[in-house]
Amino acid sequence: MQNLTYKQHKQVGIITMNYDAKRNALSKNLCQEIIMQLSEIDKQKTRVVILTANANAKVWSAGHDIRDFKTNGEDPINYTSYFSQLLRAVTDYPLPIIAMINGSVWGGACELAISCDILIGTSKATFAITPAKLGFAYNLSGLQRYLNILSSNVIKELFFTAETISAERALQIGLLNHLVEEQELEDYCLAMAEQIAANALQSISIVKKQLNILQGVHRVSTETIETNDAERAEIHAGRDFEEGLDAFFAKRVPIFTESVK
Ligand code: YXS
Repeated sequence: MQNLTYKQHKQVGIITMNYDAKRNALSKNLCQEIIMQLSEIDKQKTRVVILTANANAKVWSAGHDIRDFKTNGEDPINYTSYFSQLLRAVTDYPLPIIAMINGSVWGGACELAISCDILIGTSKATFAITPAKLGFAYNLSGLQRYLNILSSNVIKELFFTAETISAERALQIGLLNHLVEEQELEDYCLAMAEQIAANALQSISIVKKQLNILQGVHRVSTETIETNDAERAEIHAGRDFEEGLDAFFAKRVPIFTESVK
């Protein structure tokens, strides 16, 4: 694997994102490597998985690889996208996954983190949900994931302001399960992983599976999804998204001009 490392600690498998040059941006390669690594884990020997970044990485993940975005209306996070495949691989994985967050989390990486089962971070675990900074239209499945763990008014604040929130605030709103000192993080996560590993795995796995069923219970009709996706495609072909991408690559502040109908 080029973009991640893997090690086994007793019955815990530790996946460490290792694409620091691009701040663990969720590129096609990194997403596919995480999916592959999950599939390769020997479930006879491994009972819990931890997903983290290198200890010295300032950024846990910078979110979706912005270089893959196009302004032709194409939806980079549609159902079959490598990004959505990664989120489903994590969400549907039969073993518990702990997100060990030792750096800042941006954009789609926030959704990767909440696709894990338990989130444990240090004071570096800040979160910024940034589609509004890019002129990007997020999708129903992503918002459903957020609704499963956060209140609607908090989700709106995070999406509308696109502001970075502190780890303390993330703990307060329930985005983090635990906030620990940097030097304690790995031991804390391993201790919880081993505590879980000592319990009946089938009992745990069926709870994860049932919560996925219940959380997906607010099914929306195909027609609603298609109407919504058509509206999103319009936004992705619009001026604001183009300006958002241009500004990102030019490292300048975007100037958005599109209004709502
Ligand atoms: O210039 P080089 O080639 O060295 O590359 C730079 C950055 O371009 C690259 N990089 C990224 N490449 C693709 N996609 C990204 N998301 C991304 N983020 C960073 O990594 C190299 C080092 O970046 P640099 O110099 O900015 O590092 P830094 O340490 O000064 O700053 C770290 C960050 C994370 C604060 C900064 O890179 C940043 O603000 N990145 C963008 C974070 C972001 O807005 N992510 C949202 C992506 S869009 C998405 O996830 C969703 C679809 S949505 O927005 O809807 O939630």
